[in-house]
Amino acid sequence: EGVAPQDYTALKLKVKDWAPDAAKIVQGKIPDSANVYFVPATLRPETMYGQTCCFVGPKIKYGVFKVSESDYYVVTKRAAWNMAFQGTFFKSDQFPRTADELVPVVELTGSSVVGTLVSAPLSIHKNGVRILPMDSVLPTKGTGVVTSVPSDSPDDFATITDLAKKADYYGIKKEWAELEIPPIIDTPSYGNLTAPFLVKKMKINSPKDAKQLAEAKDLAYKEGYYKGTMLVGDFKGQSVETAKPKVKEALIKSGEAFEYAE
Ligand code: A2H
Repeated sequence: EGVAPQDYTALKLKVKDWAPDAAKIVQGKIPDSANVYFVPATLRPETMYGQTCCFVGPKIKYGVFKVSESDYYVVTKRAAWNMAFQGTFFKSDQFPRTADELVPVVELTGSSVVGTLVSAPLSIHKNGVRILPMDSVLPTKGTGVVTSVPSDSPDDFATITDLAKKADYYGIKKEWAELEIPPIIDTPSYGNLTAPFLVKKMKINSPKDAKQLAEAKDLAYKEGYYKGTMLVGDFKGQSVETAKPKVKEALIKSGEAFEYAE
């Protein structure tokens, strides 16, 4: 990290229904009419059709930051600080001068938002997806929020498999982790569900198999990017390499995403 800048797509997942714990915390702090968004940072905008949930780190502290009269973002303070200098919060002549000027309206721990229902742009799951816990989310990368695409991300597939297996332990409803996983990208080597294919083939049994998951992630990324073909959406039939910037541009144009770099 810190060598070359990463250009992420920051996606806006709008809160439809807060989890009970989170609802109590935000009550009176955010107007009922406000739009509140969880904002995951992704390097794979072309896969967003396949979102089935969105992850937070259960122990990570998030802030709810006011970005306009009507809109609020849920991200780590670190990410909000970066965004403040990329024109997301203020015009460039109004950059905050000290961290104190970028104060969240309320703070939330990841565990309190688990179960929140959000709408995920482009996802086939039009009724929304749930916020779920992922222990491997790093507080020091992206926004600390990670949208889950189990068809194409081995980490995401390993995590939802574990969540479904141990739903009671995690304090979630099993069905929240069992939404249909639609094929998004076809590849010559791994078929149209790259991540489940690799996780099974490599016998990865847990989201804690970090070394194997890193290898699977690398294989999935290269195969998908250089050899993948889109199976869904406006750019169906096109190569992933071609479709990726187009999906990103469309999401930004529709106001459902913005650029985020760090
Ligand atoms: B990617 P890089 Cl389909 N902690 O999005 C852990 N992981 C994080 C994170 C954090 N704080 N912030 C972002 N990420 C994930 C989609 C995806 C991603 C697919 C396939 C691979 C993939 C759906 N999840 O990432 O270290 C996000 O997951 C593998 C490269 O900055 C983000 O893109 O390169 C990616 O890691 C950024 O990782």
